Amino acid sequence: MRTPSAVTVTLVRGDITQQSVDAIVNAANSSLLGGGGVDGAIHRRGGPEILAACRELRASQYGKGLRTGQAVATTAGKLDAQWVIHTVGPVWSSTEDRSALLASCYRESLRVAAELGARTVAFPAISTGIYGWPLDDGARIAVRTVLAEAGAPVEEVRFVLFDAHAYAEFEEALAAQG
Ligand code: AR6
Repeated sequence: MRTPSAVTVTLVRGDITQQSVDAIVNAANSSLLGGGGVDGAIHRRGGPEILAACRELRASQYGKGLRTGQAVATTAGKLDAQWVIHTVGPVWSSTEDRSALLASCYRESLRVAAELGARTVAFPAISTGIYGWPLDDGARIAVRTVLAEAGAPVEEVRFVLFDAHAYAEFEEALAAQG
C-alpha cells in the first residue's frame, strides 16, 4: 500500500555523488555506458564497477539500450550508497509534450528503489541539464510525481540540486504542492 504522507521530501544543494543514501538516481542515457553531467560524475566517483555492471545489463537484458522513462539498478561502486538507479530522461522538445516520460523516470526509479528495499533515495533534476528541460517545469513534474508515487519502504526522497537556480525552482515547486 502506498503511504505518500509518510515520505519526507528534502532539498539539498550540492553534488549528488557526495550523498549518503541507499540509492542514488542517475540521469543516464539509453546506452547505459556513461556520459557527461550527473552520469559522468557518478561513473568517475563510483569507479569502474558501475560501468562493468552496466555493460552486463546491456549484454543480458538491454541489448537495444534502456528506453526513455525506464529505470534499472546496479551497484553503487565506491559511492556511499548501495545502489545506483539509472534512468533515461526525455530530451526537451518545444513541439512535443514529453512530460509523461519525465514523470515516468521518477515513478520507475521509485518502483525499483522500493523493490530493492531502499529507504533513502537521492534524485538529480532529471533532464534539466544536457537534455535541456526548463528547470521550473522539470521541478514541478519531479515534485508532483514523487509526492504522488513515493511510499514504503522509501522514507526520504532527497532532491540534490547543483546550483542556486535549481534549488530555488524546487523550493517553489514544493511550496506550491504544499
Ligand atoms: N550533482 C547534482 N546535480 C548535478 C550534478 C551533480 N554532480 N551534475 C550536474 N547536475 P544532466 P540530463 C545537474 O546533464 O539533462 C549525460 O551525458 C545539472 O545542473 O546530468 O538528464 C547523460 O549520459 C542539471 O540540473 O542530465 C545523458 O546523455 C541536472 O543535474 C544526458 O547527460 C541534470 O543534468 C542526460 O541529460
